Amino acid sequence: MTKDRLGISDRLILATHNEGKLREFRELLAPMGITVMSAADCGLPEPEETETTFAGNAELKAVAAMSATGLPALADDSGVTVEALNGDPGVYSARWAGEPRDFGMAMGLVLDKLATADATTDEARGAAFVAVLALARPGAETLLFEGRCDGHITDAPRGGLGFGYDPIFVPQDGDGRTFGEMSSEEKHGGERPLSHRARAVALFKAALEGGGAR
Ligand code: ITT
Repeated sequence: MTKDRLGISDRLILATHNEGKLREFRELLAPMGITVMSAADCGLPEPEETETTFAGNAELKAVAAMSATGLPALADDSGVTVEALNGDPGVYSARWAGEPRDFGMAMGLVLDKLATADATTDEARGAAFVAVLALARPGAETLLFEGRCDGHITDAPRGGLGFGYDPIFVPQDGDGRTFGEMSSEEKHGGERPLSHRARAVALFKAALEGGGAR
């Protein structure tokens, strides 16, 4: 595969400080022959996420890493949007976990708010994971790729795999297990991957191979 179609080489800066994302990107990009160095590996600071959309924050993070290094940089802004909570936590998914991050607490908040809203059925607990990837390149426009996974929120966390909100999210195209109960291969592998991040990476791959970005 030629990677110079988008002006990138087989090494990319991944503008993230999130270990869970880093692991998933390494797994998703390795089959494409791309290795990543994380923002943390490069000693880059974590920019403040001042935008109100996934696309805005993804672009902000990618451009910050590209400007600091002079190299192409890929960023991911993602989160879980819950219909009965008017889309929350959405772009604020990381912030709901506080500082230092406590996703047990963040998942508890989501579950409490759904209980308060009297959302008890799977339909009433509809949610989606969304990931927008931004590829910032020196001297070229930033490209965006969006992936989405619809599903619902469970009534209690299940499974210790994955990261973040995985234990309370059941993808609608799965077999009823949460992402927290799935191996990485089950969450994002195969020809028709379940996860929002893998779906965004598939669009990135298509653009590398000659397709278009969003
Ligand atoms: P970076 O900005 O450094 O990449 P972050 O954790 O702050 O790291 P975001 O602002 O994009 O990243 O926050 C997204 C949050 O949404 C993240 O912290 C996770 O808790 C959650 N999230 C995103 N994708 C997820 C996934 O596949 N599984 C579980 N939780 C996920």
